[in-house]
Amino acid sequence: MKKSFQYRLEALYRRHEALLTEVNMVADGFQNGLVTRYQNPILTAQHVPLEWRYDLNPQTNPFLLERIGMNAVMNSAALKWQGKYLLMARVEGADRKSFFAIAESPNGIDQFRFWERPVALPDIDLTETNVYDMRLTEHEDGWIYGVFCSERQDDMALPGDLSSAVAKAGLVRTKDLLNWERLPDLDSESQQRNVVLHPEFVEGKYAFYTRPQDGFINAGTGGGIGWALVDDVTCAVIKQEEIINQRYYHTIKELKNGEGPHPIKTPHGWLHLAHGVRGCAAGLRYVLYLYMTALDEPWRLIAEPAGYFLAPQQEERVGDVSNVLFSNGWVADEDGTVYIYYASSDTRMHVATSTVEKLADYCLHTPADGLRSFESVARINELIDRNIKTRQGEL
Ligand code: BGC
Ligand code: BMA
Repeated sequence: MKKSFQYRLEALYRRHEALLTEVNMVADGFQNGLVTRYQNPILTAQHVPLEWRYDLNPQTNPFLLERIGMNAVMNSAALKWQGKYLLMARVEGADRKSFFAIAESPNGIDQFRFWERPVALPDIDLTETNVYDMRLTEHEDGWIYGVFCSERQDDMALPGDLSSAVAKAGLVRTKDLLNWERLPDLDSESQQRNVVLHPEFVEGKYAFYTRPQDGFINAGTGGGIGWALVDDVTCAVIKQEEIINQRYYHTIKELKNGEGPHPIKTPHGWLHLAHGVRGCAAGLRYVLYLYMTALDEPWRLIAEPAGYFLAPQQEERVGDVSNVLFSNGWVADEDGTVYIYYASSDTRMHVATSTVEKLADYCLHTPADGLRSFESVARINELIDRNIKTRQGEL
């Protein structure tokens, strides 16, 4: 019994190590020039350290069973920190509870490895049931902030309704990614998910991207991605909220949208990554889109290409919540490379790469959404006309 335990344990470690050291290659097949996708997911439930899941003692776990199961690793914040690419992952256990854990890679593409322990956030409210989807912001005030969704059961729910919930924005900060100070949750009249801190002061204040919503699931009259200035981040109150990225009928964000990670500062403007949601017979479809706002007025929209720039493909389409891409992390590197970290179908993490210049060019030169089929055809014909002239040497 002892020998076979040891044998199986070694095999488990060997397989795990092989997964963690696997080289990630550019995906085969059609790429559109804007982003490069990669063959392997970069983090999955199987990447979670064995010490978090198995009791390694043959006396207390003679069958070498997994004691604490993991369901998924998804929606991760990202940060380049001391030369390493870090993901603040949302790990979801088999028990459906999510928590945060940092994984680190030397190159941003593969070899992601979790730190020794999951993040232990200060526990300030016993009604807080689930936490997920953190955004990390290295703010110019010298702190690294994490804004995440803090979820609890709706205390107004009717007896027997065990599903209605309330979403709030939780707030933490750190200087070393090890010790976390918990600040009071964002004080907002409406429920909030997908709240993101802007990295710079604006008019001397902290600026938040918000996503006001009428209910837990439905954005309702919450018109889209909001913008709010806050005087004191240690007791942040949303007083005035302006909608800076609207939803429209028959678009990819008809039902809901939400800011992804905080925007990247480029010479052309702030580059934003967001998710858009529409309903269909199969449920909600989540895709990713880009938009740009003015450098001096980060709340003022200056460009928004029509449609999505990343949507689920092949295995990405299938998972716990199928037909979903979600992103709350990207890294803009010193050489202009952008690592876009996205989760597929609430199940696993992927990376796609691009450059600041390509993403900005895409934003500034892709036709905007004309909101009608006729306009879409007009844009295609304009392009064909220009291409005919280019071919004939007239342009
Ligand atoms: C889930 C999230 C989801 C949200 C709205 C939460 O309970 O954990 O993944 O986005 O509900 O559907
Ligand atoms: C939510 C998000 C994510 C999730 C998505 C799809 O509204 O906040 O947590 O990826 O739905 O389930």
